[in-house]
Amino acid sequence: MSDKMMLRALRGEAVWPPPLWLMRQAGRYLPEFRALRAQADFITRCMTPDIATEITLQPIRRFGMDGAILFSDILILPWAMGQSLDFVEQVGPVLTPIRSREDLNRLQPERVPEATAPVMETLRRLRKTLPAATTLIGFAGSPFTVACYMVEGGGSKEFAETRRMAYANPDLFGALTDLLVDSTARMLSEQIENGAEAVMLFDSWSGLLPPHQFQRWVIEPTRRIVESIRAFHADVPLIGFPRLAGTMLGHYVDRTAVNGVGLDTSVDLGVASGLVRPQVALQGNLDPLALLAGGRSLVEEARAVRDALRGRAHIFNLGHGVLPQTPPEHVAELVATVRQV
Ligand code: 1CP
Repeated sequence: MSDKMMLRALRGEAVWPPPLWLMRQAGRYLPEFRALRAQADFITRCMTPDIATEITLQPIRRFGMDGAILFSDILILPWAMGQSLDFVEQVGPVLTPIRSREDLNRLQPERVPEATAPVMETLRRLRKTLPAATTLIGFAGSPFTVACYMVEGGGSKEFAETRRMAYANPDLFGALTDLLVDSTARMLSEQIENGAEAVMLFDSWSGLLPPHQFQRWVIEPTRRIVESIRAFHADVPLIGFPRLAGTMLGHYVDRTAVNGVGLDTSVDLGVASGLVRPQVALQGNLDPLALLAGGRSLVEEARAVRDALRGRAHIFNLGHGVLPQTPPEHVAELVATVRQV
């Protein structure tokens, strides 16, 4: 069994000081990322193993995090099924929306393995190149969050069209969810077969749903994905990130049987400790704004997050992604603070 710190924490061990990585650790706050960004558009960057490998490694070289997350995006899956996708400067992702059975039937899930072959190549290269102590993290969006972008046709604050469809046409929304459950489980299994040592499911928009809808469209699909991956890869840990799940957190962890759960910035760590079984690692949850601000409050907030979970399985992270305006020196300061005991 691997003794990498992050994998030990995901087996339920209270590692001290806790292993650390940051959501969006590869990104626009790094000058070396911005330099590569000029060379190719976003999808090309994800689909070119040379570039995607380099971008994944950039923060590891600088800061030596315990986890390296594959450089890709949750919207690569709908793109690989043939939904048109464009990342527009200042706007974000733009997709041709799925609104009917005909739109859904036009998707080609059978194309995913071929379309994502470069991503698998990137994972194989990363496993060869990463330092021996670093855990390689694969990922996907959860069916609900990916469906939000697929139905809406892009980003949104409310994803009202998606939530309306879930009520008004649960057969259609259910068919889309089923398609995403199968294709996500397959793609994550393939990521594991190509070198991912842990996988994470990002559910950025799960908190938009009331409890019964959360049960149906977040917990059940996630449970099915975990079950399907585990049937073939029993010892690879899965991390769920049901952002803004609120009081549904404990239920989510128990029903889905994830090995770790990402906590957003709103979660009180003492309360989360009580809701989540001690065998399940908690991941989070420093405010990205504290990292951006730096200084005394960064050190204090980082220590508070770390010390609150002393004695239980914890992977230090932010409560959401690194913000583009974050000075890289603040990240170095954070890593030093978390590791200083
Ligand atoms: O060059 C650019 O500016 C593109 C920006 C960018 C980046 C760096 C996008 C477009 N995606 C990514 C990479 C990315 N996305 C990673 C890579 C690894 C890392 O963390 O370093 C990961 C894990 C994601 C996941 C992702 N994409 C999520 C879930 C996490 C979250 O932030 O909530 C979501 C919702 C997306 C959609 C997406 N992709 C990109 C943007 C700008 C967005 C958000 C759109 C919106 O506003 O809703």
